[in-house]
Amino acid sequence: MTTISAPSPVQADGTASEPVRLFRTGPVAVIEIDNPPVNATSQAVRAGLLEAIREVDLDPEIEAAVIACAGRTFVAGADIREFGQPPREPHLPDVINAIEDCSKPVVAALHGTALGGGCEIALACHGRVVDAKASFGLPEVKLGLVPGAGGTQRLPRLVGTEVAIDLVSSGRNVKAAEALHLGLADRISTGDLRADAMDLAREMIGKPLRRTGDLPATRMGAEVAAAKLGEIRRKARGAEAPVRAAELAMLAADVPLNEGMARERETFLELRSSEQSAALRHAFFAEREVTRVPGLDNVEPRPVQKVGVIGAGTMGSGIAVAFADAGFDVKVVETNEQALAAGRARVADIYDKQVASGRLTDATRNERLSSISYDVGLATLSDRDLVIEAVFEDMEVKRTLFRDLDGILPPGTVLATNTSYLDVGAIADATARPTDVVGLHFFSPANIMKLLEIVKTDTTAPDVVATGLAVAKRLRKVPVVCRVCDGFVGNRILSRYRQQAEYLIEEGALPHEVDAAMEAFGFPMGPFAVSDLAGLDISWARRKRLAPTRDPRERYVDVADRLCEAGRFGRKTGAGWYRYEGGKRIPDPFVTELVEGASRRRGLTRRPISADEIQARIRAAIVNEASKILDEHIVERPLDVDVVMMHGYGYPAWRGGPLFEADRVGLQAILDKVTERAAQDGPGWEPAAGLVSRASSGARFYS
Ligand code: 3H9
Repeated sequence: MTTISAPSPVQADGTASEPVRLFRTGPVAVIEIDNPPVNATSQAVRAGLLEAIREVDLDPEIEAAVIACAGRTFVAGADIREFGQPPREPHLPDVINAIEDCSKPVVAALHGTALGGGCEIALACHGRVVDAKASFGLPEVKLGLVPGAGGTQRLPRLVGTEVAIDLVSSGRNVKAAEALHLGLADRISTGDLRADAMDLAREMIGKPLRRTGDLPATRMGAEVAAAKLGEIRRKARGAEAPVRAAELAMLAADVPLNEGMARERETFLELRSSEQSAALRHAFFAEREVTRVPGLDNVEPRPVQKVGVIGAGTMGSGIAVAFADAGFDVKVVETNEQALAAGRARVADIYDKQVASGRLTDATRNERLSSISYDVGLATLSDRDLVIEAVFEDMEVKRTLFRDLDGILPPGTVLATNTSYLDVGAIADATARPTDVVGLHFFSPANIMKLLEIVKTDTTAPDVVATGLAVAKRLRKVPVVCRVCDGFVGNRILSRYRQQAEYLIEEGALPHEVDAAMEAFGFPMGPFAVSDLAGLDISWARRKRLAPTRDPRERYVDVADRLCEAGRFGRKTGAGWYRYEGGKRIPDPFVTELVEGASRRRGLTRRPISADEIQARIRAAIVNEASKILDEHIVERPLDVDVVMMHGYGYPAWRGGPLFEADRVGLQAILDKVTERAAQDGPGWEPAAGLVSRASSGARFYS
């Protein structure tokens, strides 16, 4: 810790001297934390902060202090990178207790995101002033943890037990206005944050200090508490931390602060070494690592502000909204006025629903709507920097479209296709500039889903891939760069997942049993429920298209085709794999009959199939296909697959994605199980090529 009497925190060479500095600027001192990029509480920060607080306490010339941060944000939490190592003193709870116990007023000046340990520092201060754009949160559960420095014990004392349970179990962020309303913030700064915080500190000098730890927390009734925990457990879908965090917040009403903090610390340390936390930390870093694509380090993206979207169907309108939300100038084109009007209505409907649910104000909706213009024909796209097609999934339609665009768009325009399956290289070859062509595969609903597959062909220029990544960043999407193959990463794995699910029903399981098993695994929805939601007709059309080229020896389960022939296209027709009543899915004897018929035709004697077998076989199918994807260099890193599955398909993040998990379980162990069951149970368990090749090469996905 450095003590500075002049207001210059920076050394002559321009680097910050130490991560914590004490500025003596009159009776109110400023303790400044400066530990880029996000002021995480590394060991050096904790030590510096403790020393600074001790100095404030002891120095008779200092009467109050403000804790503020340099750079883009207040402390965004403990340093996650230190979690794999043994804890080093001073521990954050002790530092934070010293802040609360300080004999002089300490006020937090919060900007950016005060998260985790940062929020806990703020909770222990005697006052909190926040920048109007700041937000608070205890997101530890998203890392498989509970807050470990008093968060679960101080928050209920400050904002009430119910609100605290909501915040610690969801990990959600609270914006400045809500923080003020909840009593989490005392003031919102109207301009100079530090000056406003210093004003509050000055006003507090000589008055009794309000210590959060001394406030009482309200006790919840036993029944209400049990119901709440049940609800949190259900929503957590197998993640352990949310329930543990809620239990700790409930405890705050029953025990003194020090006892509550001791229990909290114990839980924090236990979870820190858990499999779930390791997986969620992997997920956190993988989500950031995917943006660092080997070979693109010094490649400048092309500038993009004007975006064209071709096709105003469900995907096209969702894509238009995603770009409008991120501040791009968007133009949507269609082939005729009628289709254009339908697209315009679809876009308006997305925004209207957001206004109705309170997520958007009228003014913001109007602003976003006004950033989207509409036209018939391709000619008006000539001023666009990036054009994305989202038209019918047909190779000839797309090739013709790209040939036409080639004649309209100036050189340098990035030409993107949103195809989910087709060969982007063959689409690029229809133009005279295949280097400008890339796949930007959005997931439905495009304005909500975070995953974006950036598909590069053998000819896509590096700066076009870099442009895709830069656009994804502005859209706040998680991009994964991959090469061309049928279905790219996500849909290719999904088709194996679905295929395995269909084998399982043919052998003896029922669709709702497979769904229940995969939901128990942690997926938000099982494969059949997802198909019903997406609509069965789209994949039916694709299967019919592919039928002439399908290998006749392939094991093909035709139940989905028969459902479609019966007009059951899923939720939108009130029936598919299930029957729907009042939005509820109900297993249907009609489907059971079809499934049993399929078993008979295949000559299989149906047998009961356990949830364990369902999960193991589907997991093996996913890992097998992912192994092939790596072997074929469709992506270079296992983490790319993990991110695709977590962000595009609901693979439980607390499992870290299929390949991270496969490594923890042991690839050989998965293969052994498959081989052993193949000997016992026969069909469905045949050892799979990707697994065999990966395991026999001794490969581990992660080291
Ligand atoms: C905790 O606090 C436990 C306590 O209760 C108890 C302790 C005893 N540590 O996301 P970005 C890195 S648990 C280390 O790209 P943004 C990140 O990896 C913690 N590194 O920027 C990236 O590095 P790189 C609770 C961290 O502006 C760089 O900073 N806190 C940490 O989009 C920029 O990050 C959280 O869970 C960290 N805590 O978003 C907050 N945080 O450039 C987690 C970030 O090498 N963090 N990095 O890839 C976030 O949510 C976002 O990073 C944040 C900034 C909103 C802060």
